[in-house]
Amino acid sequence: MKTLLFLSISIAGITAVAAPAVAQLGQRDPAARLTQADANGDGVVTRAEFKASRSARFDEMDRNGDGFISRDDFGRILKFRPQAGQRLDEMLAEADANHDGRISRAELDQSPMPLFDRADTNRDGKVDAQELTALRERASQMRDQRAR
Ligand SMILES: [Ca+2]
Ligand SMILES: [Ca+2]
Ligand SMILES: [Ca+2]
Repeated sequence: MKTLLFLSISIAGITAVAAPAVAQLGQRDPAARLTQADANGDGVVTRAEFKASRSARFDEMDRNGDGFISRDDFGRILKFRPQAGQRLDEMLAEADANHDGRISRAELDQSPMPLFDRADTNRDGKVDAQELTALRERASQMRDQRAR
């Protein structure tokens, strides 16, 4: 009975959580990832806001709740969405400090934030609307170049 309850909870959890986590994994628009982090909606994303949103994503991505983000959390999704696996590999490269193939919350919290740093061109610890626009332009230029 206990197992059954756990099972139905985890199934409910998976359906509730899989969609946004996967959408974010496939998310290639860096500016969108930053604006999602603007918790107080003032149009400026601070380092702390970005870090908090990343930390919140940890719970979404740790689907099996073992305290680590790893391939185990994605299972079959990786077959259907290879880009999710790619994104996971990128995250591992950035955050897996002890190279055990999984990311703990501490590792994620301490890992560098290359996206934020790239966007924060004047290095004041905040990404403002201007910097976001510039980031979007750079991203779309990169897309154009790849399309050619
Ligand atoms: Ca803000
Ligand atoms: Ca996990
Ligand atoms: Ca690790």
